[in-house]
Amino acid sequence: MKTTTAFLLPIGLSAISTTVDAATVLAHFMVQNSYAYSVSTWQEDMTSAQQVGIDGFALNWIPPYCSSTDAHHNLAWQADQIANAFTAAEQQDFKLTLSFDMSYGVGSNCPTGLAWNETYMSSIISNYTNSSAAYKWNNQMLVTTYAGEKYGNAFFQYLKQTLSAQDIHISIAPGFTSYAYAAQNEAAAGQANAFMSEFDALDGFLNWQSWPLNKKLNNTGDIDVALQSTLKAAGKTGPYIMTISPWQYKDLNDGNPEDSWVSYSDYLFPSRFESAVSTVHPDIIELQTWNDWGESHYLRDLPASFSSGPASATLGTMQNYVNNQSHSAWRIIADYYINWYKSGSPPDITQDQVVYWYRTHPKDATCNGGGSVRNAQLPADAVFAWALVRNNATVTMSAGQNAFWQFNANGTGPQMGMVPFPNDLGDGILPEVSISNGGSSITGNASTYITSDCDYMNFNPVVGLVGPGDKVGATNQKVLG
Ligand SMILES: *[C@@H]1O[C@H](CO)[C@@H](O)[C@H](O)[C@H]1NC(C)=O
Ligand SMILES: *[C@@H]1O[C@H](CO)[C@@H](O)[C@H](O)[C@H]1NC(C)=O
Ligand SMILES: *[C@@H]1O[C@H](CO)[C@@H](O)[C@H](O)[C@H]1NC(C)=O
Ligand SMILES: *[C@@H]1O[C@H](CO)[C@@H](O)[C@H](O)[C@H]1NC(C)=O
Ligand SMILES: *[C@@H]1O[C@H](CO)[C@@H](O)[C@H](O)[C@H]1NC(C)=O
Ligand SMILES: *[C@@H]1O[C@H](CO)[C@@H](O)[C@H](O)[C@H]1NC(C)=O
Ligand SMILES: *[C@@H]1O[C@H](CO)[C@@H](O)[C@H](O)[C@H]1NC(C)=O
Ligand SMILES: CC(=O)N[C@H]1CO[C@H](CO)[C@@H](O)[C@@H]1O
Repeated sequence: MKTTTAFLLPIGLSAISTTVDAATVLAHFMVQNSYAYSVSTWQEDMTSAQQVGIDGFALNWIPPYCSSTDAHHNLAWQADQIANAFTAAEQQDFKLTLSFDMSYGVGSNCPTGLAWNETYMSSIISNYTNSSAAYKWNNQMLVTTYAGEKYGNAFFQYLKQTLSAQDIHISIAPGFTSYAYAAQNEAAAGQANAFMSEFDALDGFLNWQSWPLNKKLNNTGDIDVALQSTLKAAGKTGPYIMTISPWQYKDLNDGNPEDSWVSYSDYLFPSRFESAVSTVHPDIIELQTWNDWGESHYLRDLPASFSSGPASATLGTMQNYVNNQSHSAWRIIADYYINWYKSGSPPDITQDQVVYWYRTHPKDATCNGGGSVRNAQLPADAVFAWALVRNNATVTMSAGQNAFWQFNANGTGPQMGMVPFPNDLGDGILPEVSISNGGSSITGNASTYITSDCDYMNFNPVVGLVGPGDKVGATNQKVLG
């Protein structure tokens, strides 16, 4: 145990004496990207998640017959993959919840009869109610959604009644995006009150909006504090679920501005985690996401190939910005804060590690492909580093002519630094990051060039690591030193 650090911490003092009543970490999992999974692929994913303290997956799926755009046309196979996931999770002491993507609904993008209905939903919920892998909140199965406002309160009320007639009790924490979006611009407590008066059948809330919407600001947990405390004060017994994401960027290059956009995410992951552990203390943290490749917020290892093998997925144009863009080292940041969230105090630092991330083209680069990206002016053209060191150390970062930028780190907790891209990128530069600590130093050279010419505009960063990477499987990022 470190004895000297506690009083030096800039934040987190209040967390040290806090009793953690509930502290579960789920990762949002896109079932649509599991088409070729076997039970053992699910097990590998669960093992990888468990290594950094993730307790379960929220299985996000869409109405099985609604999509005509998916390459597999009929998405009934999702239910088979959910069955595989439960089989794997029961053997791994891992938890699962069902997360219904209710942005699909009658009258918008699903023909009548093909959207979600209570009969089908209650059938699949009851199928897993006795599974040891079913995550329970207050002894009730937890059910979450993405959107779903348009289904209305009566739909959810009927779903609960149908199940309780079978002695199955569920707690619903919906990810209603309209309230979450509005909470970023108006009084968040007012949104919580509006939600409760319009949806009295629902139990908790999942704040979908981990990203700042069209704004340049670090998304902290202030809105979550307001939402959570308003719901609790009103006596809501369902969980408050705070979402945390490392990034947001999507470019389908289809001319629709809704499909080509980036959120200001430069410091997003550590800044939101810091808020979660020091001020919000949510009932549940949900990481956005494990494997949503298309929105660039995946934490999972990249599959060996998207076109074949057990983790293959239909990405099409999205491969232009996902291929070779590993995010695995971000799980080291998750591991640190998850540990803190669960224990209530900052964990001991036992090794020196620097996680760094950068986009591979400046925002003004002229690329051969890719759409016009909404919010393209928001991110900074820079390499960002997050350092976790045992003792006083200097972190040195170089990006071409911007050489040897330094910041100090010490054992009190994570520290961050950055180096901007140089004006002249020449034929491309490889950033370099090193940690020096009392005479010894370890260096990592990135393996992906930053260039000003490109085949496809890309706002998805690569994530690298200097130092040991045993917990995140060192295979997917270059670990040097
Ligand atoms: C409910 O949804 C299921 C799965 O999509 C579908 O097979 C069934 O026909 C639907 N039932 C009704 C009444 O719409
Ligand atoms: C629930 O289980 C029954 C019996 O095994 C099966 O026929 C049905 O398809 C399952 N429902 C869903 C939605 O997977
Ligand atoms: C779950 O287990 C209980 C107790 O064994 C049993 O009564 C109930 O029928 C089971 N429910 C389902 C949906 O299988
Ligand atoms: C976000 O936080 C970082 C680190 O504290 C700071 O350098 C940066 O300026 C902040 N960004 C904005 C938009 O406030
Ligand atoms: C770390 O730096 C601080 C402030 O400069 C100093 O007081 C402390 O003695 C240093 N610790 C070690 C282990 O060198
Ligand atoms: C550790 O680093 C933080 C952030 O730079 C600084 O505020 C603090 O004084 C440092 N503590 C020591 C003991 O050097
Ligand atoms: C990193 O790159 C620099 C400059 O190209 C080189 O001098 C150094 O040896 C490299 N370091 C490692 C660990 O490969
Ligand atoms: C340099 C590098 O790692 N290239 C890989 C990028 O991704 C494609 C598709 O997965 C691989 O075939 C390349 O080897």
